[in-house]
Amino acid sequence: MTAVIGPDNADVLPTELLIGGDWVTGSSAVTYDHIYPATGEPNAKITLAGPDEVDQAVASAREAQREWMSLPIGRRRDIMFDLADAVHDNIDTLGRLSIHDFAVPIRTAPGHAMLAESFIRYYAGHVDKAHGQNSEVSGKHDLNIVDREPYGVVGVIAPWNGPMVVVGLNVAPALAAGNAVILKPSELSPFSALRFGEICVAAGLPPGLVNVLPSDATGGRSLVAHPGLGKIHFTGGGVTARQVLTTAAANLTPVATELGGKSANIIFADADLDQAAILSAWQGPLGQSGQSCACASRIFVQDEVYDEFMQRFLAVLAAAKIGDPFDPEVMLGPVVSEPAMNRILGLIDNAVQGKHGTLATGGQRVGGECGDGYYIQPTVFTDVENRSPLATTEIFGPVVSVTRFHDESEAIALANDSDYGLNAYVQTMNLPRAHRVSRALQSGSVWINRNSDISPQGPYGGFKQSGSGRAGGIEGLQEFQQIKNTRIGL
Ligand code: TXE
Repeated sequence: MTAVIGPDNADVLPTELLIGGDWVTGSSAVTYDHIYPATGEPNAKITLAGPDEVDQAVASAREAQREWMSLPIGRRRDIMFDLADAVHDNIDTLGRLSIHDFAVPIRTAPGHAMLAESFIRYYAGHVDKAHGQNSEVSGKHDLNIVDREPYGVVGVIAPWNGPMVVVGLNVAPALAAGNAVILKPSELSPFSALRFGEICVAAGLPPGLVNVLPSDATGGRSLVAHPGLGKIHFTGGGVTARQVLTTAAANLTPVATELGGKSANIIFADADLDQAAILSAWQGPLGQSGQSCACASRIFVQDEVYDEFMQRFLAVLAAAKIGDPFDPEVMLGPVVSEPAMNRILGLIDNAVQGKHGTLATGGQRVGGECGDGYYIQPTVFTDVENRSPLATTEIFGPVVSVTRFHDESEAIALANDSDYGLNAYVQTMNLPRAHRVSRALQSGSVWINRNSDISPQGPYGGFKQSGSGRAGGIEGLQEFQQIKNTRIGL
């Protein structure tokens, strides 16, 4: 049965795999009870892809990619603009499915699909403007042409906390560059990605150009090991990235990575403290309950304003409503799973027992009407030892540390004292200082007096152990193009 978008499907949870435009269960697939984190109850029995379904998807994608590249370039461009319009028309549905995926509060859930739309529209505009070049070659009157060609079939592996973000950051440029995509969302967040795959079919993309295969590590490993992939884009944690790189090495398949972060948020004495307090709350414990690679989890505050900042920061956290992600007033939802909750609570307990810092607020599971869900209070540690696990590991939960600093050079040294280098945030009204500090920070993305609002115009990615890929800009398109040089003897 070809996938079509049913009427009023905002809360119809797709549960099968999408291959070649059809809903598939598959011979090597397994079923999985997806748990809704806000209640701890199953909300769907989903299909997880196995090796046979990966094989089927690669064959379907290969065929669709040939069809995609046979279309006139203007047609490819127009179909991608139609896809952006179709995503726009389904923002609410995709937002609600993101809530069913991982219980992100409704006040921010549609933002993932809106980001996807903006990237699809941006890269649709690149389809008929991505040129090669020719260059003069020495010694001969030859003609030398440099072309940028698609890889063919690319695998895009998404983390559970942002499948629709990955649709924008990685699926959009891959399609614009002429590839077919096998999108592998996590088993923890299958629904929005599957509905996106269905929207691709309805928008006129060749069936099979985007295949969506939710699966766990087993299915992910089968995809990465497949010799039919021209390139892999992996977004996730460093531990898994090492496994992906090892598996891909067998076929020498190139891999681009977007990994974890432990981002510094530096607040200078001349900052707007109200804005800094709100930004630190949202970019820290509140946004997606801290489950974001962009989480500003290490806050550094200049001595002169430390007490005043802490008072405002803790007040913003105390006012945040915790509860049902479908409630538009709710600012803090649950963490993604019971294992994640137990891991985070364990890290908090270790920090308290080990005296790695002083617990200023939070640290407990939320009880009451949230007692069945995986809710953790917004948690802040102060006076944190900069080499403790609290300050060095990515907690991926509503837990941040706050540390004093004396001057600019100390702030930069503290911020750079990390194996990660994804984002950094700087709050100051001093323009020369903002530029000096940005230049000194070892991060791929620096945000001055604002939160991380990833836009298609600026390439996003990390330094150090935060990965090597770039999403957005011409750099994001080039991730999915391979270069051919042709020299013609005249
Ligand atoms: O990651 P995991 P999660 C990072 C974030 C955190 C992590 C959380 O910082 O570290 O992602 O997401 C699949 N072979 N980012 O827990 O466990 C798995 O099924 C192939 C950074 O999902 O690494 C899932 O689909 N695949 C990012 C995906 O890999 C395998 C923004 C990631 O899983 C596999 C968002 C295997 N062996 C989160 N094992 C950024 N930098 O922009 C698992 N998977």
